[in-house]
Amino acid sequence: MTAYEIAKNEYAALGVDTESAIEKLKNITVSVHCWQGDDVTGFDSKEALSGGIQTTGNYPGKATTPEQLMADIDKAFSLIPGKKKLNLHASYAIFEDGEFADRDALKPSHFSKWVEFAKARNMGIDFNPTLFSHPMVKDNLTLSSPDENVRKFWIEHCRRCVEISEYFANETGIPCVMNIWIPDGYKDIPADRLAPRKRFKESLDAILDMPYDKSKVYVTLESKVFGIGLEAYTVGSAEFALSYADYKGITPLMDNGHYHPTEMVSDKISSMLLFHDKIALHITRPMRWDSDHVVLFDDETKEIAKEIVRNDALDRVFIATDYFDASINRISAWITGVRNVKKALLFALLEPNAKMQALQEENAMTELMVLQEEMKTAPFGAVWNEYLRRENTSVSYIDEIKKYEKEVLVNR
Ligand code: RNT
Ligand code: ZN
Repeated sequence: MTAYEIAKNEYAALGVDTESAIEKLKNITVSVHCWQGDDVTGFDSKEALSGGIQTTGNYPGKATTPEQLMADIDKAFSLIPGKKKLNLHASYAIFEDGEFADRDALKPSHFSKWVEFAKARNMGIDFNPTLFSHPMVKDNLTLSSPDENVRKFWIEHCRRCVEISEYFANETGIPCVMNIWIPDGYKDIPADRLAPRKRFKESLDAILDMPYDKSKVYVTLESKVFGIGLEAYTVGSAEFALSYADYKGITPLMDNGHYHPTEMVSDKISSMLLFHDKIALHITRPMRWDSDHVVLFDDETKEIAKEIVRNDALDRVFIATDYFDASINRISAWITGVRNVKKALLFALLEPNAKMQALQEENAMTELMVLQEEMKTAPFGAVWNEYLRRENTSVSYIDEIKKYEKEVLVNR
């Protein structure tokens, strides 16, 4: 018997069908952020990364051109099993022949190379307006700025992005999730917390009142608790984003780095699912702050996956990754993090959920604890390896990474 067959029998004895878990995992799409490849730099601006987010590290071989980034994405994706979507930021527009368009003048044609890339790989594309690393971010404010010209610029940028998102959906045949996140906030105690939020609301209204096909473009709104240099006040707080999403009928997005350290996104998912058709996630790993470390196969990642699976919500949650580590091989960072999201989903699919729920309903909490602990050492690794084998992806990838680093990255 192979290790997988033994594991299959062990899981069967616990009432879990490994075959159906593997089948379900095959159909789960994870939207992979392009910005791990170049430390959130993009191609359209010479500005340093701003907006209260930060990459640290200087590992050699960062992609600096569209060709390099695409090659690196290909390398990473070849070592990530299962379905993927490409998550782009507007700052990754590709200009040809000396052409340039500012963010308020972006057009679908500036993304045609990405469409070609995605189509050739049978992938959909998700999108993000880029409201940072740009001179029109004035005093750390964009859509909530008191300066009308600043607001107008960013409103137009977001409207362009809705149009580009619709273009992605039309071209790929796969709906596009367009996530709005603004960095706006204050470093120190503001005197007026209301006015910026009111302006943000009005700006969002001005963006979303444009006509677009809601079956093709899912607009999401991402909240945040604080940013670097924006510690005292964030305009797009959790309450703002959730209330706005409800008011306008768009989709709320939770990034698990955007809450107080003991607040868990895993605990929020069930409530959100009760009141929303769809929800969206940015899966990341905050360490002491919103540090965007590479996602590991850790407790909170597993707990988030369990909540999606247990609540039968695999088709209602847009799952995306969002982290950026410049201190290690960036391609390995991509693979490790996205694999861990998929690993956590498989781990969740291999739980005897019905049985556990029944134990809770009967208040058999002793039995529940024992079973939950038992599942932690069930032969998960053998099932994961079997899934990788069926997806033609190797278990180990460090040799491949090192080879690519030697042959490609260090020569840049
Ligand atoms: C920032 C948000 C946001 C960004 C990306 C680059 O804290 O998490 O999602 O990370 O848009
Ligand atoms: Zn995020």
